[in-house]
Amino acid sequence: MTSGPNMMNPICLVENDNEILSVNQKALQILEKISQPVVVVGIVGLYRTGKSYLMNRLAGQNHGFPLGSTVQSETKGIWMWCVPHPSKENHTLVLLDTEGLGDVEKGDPKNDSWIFALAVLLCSTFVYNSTSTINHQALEQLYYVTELTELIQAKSSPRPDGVEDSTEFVSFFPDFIWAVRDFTLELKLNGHPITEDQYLENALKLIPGRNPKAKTSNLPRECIRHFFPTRKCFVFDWPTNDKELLHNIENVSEDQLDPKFLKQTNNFCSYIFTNAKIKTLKEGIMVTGNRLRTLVVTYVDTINTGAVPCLENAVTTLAQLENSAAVQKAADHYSEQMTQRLSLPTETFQELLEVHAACEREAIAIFMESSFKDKDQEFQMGLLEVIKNKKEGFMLQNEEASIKYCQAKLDELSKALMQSISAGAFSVPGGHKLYRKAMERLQQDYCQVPRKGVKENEVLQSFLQSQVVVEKSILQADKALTDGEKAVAEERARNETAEKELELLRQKLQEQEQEMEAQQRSLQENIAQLTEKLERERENILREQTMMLEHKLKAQEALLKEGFRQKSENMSAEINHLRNMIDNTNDGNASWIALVLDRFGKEIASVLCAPGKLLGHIVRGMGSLFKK
Ligand SMILES: *[C@@H]1O[C@H](CO)[C@@H](O)[C@H](O)[C@H]1NC(C)=O
Ligand SMILES: *[C@@H]1O[C@H](CO)[C@@H](O)[C@H](O)[C@H]1NC(C)=O
Ligand SMILES: *[C@@H]1O[C@H](CO)[C@@H](O)[C@H](O)[C@H]1NC(C)=O
Ligand SMILES: *[C@@H]1O[C@H](CO)[C@@H](O)[C@H](O)[C@H]1NC(C)=O
Ligand SMILES: *[C@@H]1O[C@H](CO)[C@@H](O)[C@H](O)[C@H]1NC(C)=O
Ligand SMILES: CC(=O)N[C@H]1CO[C@H](CO)[C@@H](O)[C@@H]1O
Repeated sequence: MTSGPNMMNPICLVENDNEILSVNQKALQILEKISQPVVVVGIVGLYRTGKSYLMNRLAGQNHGFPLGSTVQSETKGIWMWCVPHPSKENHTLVLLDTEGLGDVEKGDPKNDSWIFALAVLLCSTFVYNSTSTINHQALEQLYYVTELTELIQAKSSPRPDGVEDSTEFVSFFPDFIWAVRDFTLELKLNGHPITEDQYLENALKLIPGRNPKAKTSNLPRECIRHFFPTRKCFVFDWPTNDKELLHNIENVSEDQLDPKFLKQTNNFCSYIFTNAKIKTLKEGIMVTGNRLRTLVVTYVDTINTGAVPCLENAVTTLAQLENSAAVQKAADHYSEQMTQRLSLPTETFQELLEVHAACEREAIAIFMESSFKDKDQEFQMGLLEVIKNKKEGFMLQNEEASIKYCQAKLDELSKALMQSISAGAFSVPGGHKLYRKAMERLQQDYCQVPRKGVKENEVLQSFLQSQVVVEKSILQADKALTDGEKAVAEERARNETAEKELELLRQKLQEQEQEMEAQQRSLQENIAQLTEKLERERENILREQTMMLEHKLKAQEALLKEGFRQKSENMSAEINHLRNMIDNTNDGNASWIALVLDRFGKEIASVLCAPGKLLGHIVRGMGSLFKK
């Protein structure tokens, strides 16, 4: 069961009061409750009017909803609106909207840069909203992208492999959409019709020349091309020619809007609904509403301490939280299933072990599914120990249930016998023989009782022990027997007792063997599931690295085509670093996985096979047996 959103209005998520950034606890509470994966669409634009028609449409509100209420336009920062995803079941669409960006009257542009960087970090589709055309001025206004290398860090420490930190941006940056509003031109290039995407790509072509002006205006172009491999453009006509209606756009019914604008809006929305991806962090870590909450808090805290938000650190923070929750979830499942599937006492010890193995396998699978970046398998080891303790608890309960049941049955079956003894029924000549017959019948009857469980023999044994003195006195008092016969009978009784104790010991040894086998199975299960997970992680890493390389190669080729030979050649070193990195992942990794498994195997064995209580029991049992 996953939980989705239930929000009627957008609310502020991150407030920028020109001093510090602060997160709104109410918004965090909303995110916390969303366990569904999130598709996060951010709309970022300068000098917005406070009325976002597109935002309303994405939120499923055709008209009548004033997103830009007066309250909102006074609060700078990032606003959030979570709605059920209109086409992906069990997904939440999170709409983020920046307010007050680029408004020089409203504060320090440094604060705006952080808001811009935060929007990039938080969303999976980034919509840049501007008006009229993508020209030189529009690109200059987007200078925020040129600051991203200083405002976002992928890795927490400098890389040993020479790969630039920003090279990794493409592995966690959102898809980029340029929405050109109030577009008045025709989509034509040199007289030929072009698509919106071609229009954008053409605008992003570098302008030749070495003068500083060319350099400044090329920088945002290069950054967009380098950091955002997936780009898309939508142009929108004026919604209407009627100035009056334009002023009231959120109150205007659809039939009053320009059909062309409506069609463009529909295209845009259906593109977002179909193509906007689930927010993921590196290596395919999927973001849910609750995880998004952690990301927001982590990033904003980092920015407020004066540091640069770092993806790797955020993932580590997230992993700590998520992995301990994963241990809890897995352990709960184990307890629940054990309780449900076991009927105590179990007939045999093996029966309990088999149910345990099945429940443990499921618990490990649950852990594997909801955990990630479990460094040194710290949390998996934790789960192992929790399950081990829980299992011991079930074993104890099982023994107690068996003892209780056996004791009750034995009391019931021996009631008549006990009464006969008290009444002196065996204090007659030949009484010992009668007594032995009665005892045999009692044991046979006890044997017939089903599902007595693991303590069947032990309970009987201690009953027999308690009868030794009784038998002795009956034997001694029996006048029908000679002294010699009494001696033999006594010896036989002793022999029987010894034999029964041996049998008990054998049972314990067998149980110990079964327990060891079960531990072996548990170890193998843990290793098998870990191996599978490590292999999957390796594939993800490789896929990501290959994507980075492909993107670089494409970028290099494009530069060459546009005639920027030197810039293109300049990328070769970086490309070689990437190739080395991929080679390392490819061959280095088999041995890396083996190393992890080896270390894990040793640690897990030391936890599982810690000198068992059972063994101690048995050694003590032996001692008492041979003392006699
Ligand atoms: C969505 O969630 C509901 C309830 O948890 C579930 O019954 C349904 O199968 C899910 N749908 C999909 C497509 O996963
Ligand atoms: C996008 O641009 C339109 C047209 O200028 C404007 O009305 C709207 O407020 C902007 N939206 C955002 C989120 O910037
Ligand atoms: C939109 O219409 C409602 C009633 O239909 C009205 O109360 C509200 O003032 C209108 N909003 C604007 C901005 O005109
Ligand atoms: C008791 O056990 C010993 C040793 O196993 C054996 O020699 C002896 O015959 C047994 N005595 C009786 C009465 O069964
Ligand atoms: C190539 O890289 C060097 C050093 O990284 C730099 O100084 C130079 O400006 C770059 N050339 C071009 C054309 O980008
Ligand atoms: C988070 C951040 O950078 N806040 C800054 C916003 O601008 C004010 C005024 O310059 C600074 O004091 C804050 O540090």
